[in-house]
Amino acid sequence: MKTLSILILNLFLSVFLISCNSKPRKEKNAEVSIEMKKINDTLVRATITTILEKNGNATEEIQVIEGTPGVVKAKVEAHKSKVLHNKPHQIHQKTENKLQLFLEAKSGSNTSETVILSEKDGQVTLEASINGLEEGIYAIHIHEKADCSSDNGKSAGGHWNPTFEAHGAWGNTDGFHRGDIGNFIADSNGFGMITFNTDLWCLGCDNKEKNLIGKAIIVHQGEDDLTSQPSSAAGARISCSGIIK
Ligand SMILES: [Cu+2]
Ligand SMILES: [Zn+2]
Repeated sequence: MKTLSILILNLFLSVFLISCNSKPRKEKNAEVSIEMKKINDTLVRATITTILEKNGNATEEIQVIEGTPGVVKAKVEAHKSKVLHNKPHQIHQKTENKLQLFLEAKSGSNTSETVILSEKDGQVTLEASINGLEEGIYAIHIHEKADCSSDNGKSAGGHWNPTFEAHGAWGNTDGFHRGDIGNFIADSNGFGMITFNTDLWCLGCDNKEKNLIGKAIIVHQGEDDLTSQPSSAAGARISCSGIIK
């Protein structure tokens, strides 16, 4: 029992202290400490404390990230590499068949969203964690172009529909877009998440009806009614990321 508690403590209450002070430009020191806590069986919360020392003045910043362990870990790693190595913000990181995307807030929203796409044994899994929402139901889709340049996200085009079917619920026998992921729920803390898995997608294969690369992920302000044509009447686009390797 004691060993188990220590193990759990190690897993979920670990505090990592990393300091970085041997950079060529020495005017800036940073220290990042991370506290991980388990919220329930699927979610963890990371509290990141960043102390930045610049020209003798120290500032402290605390950031809380919630999500699935994979998403939280990815965000923590991105934060550490940004703060400790002062690298430019990375929009996506590539490993062999895994893609990590940080969505851009659009249409004046304050959302922050991480999506991990991974491919294994012919299945692609999408794992999204979204913070900064109001409690409610939100649509999430794959749109046709990896172009999030416009403020309203409309540059990403319509729903990705390589099979020329009608908009609908995923798996609908009357047809559905290959980008019709559907809806997710945001709780009273403004946090939402969705995990989605399919063999109708791939990451970078030659099949145009399956390849997600070059498309975009969009979250909408409203709910997908799963019937309105051509694209669900889900309202403004509140976050966007191109799916680029
Ligand atoms: Cu959409
Ligand atoms: Zn659609």
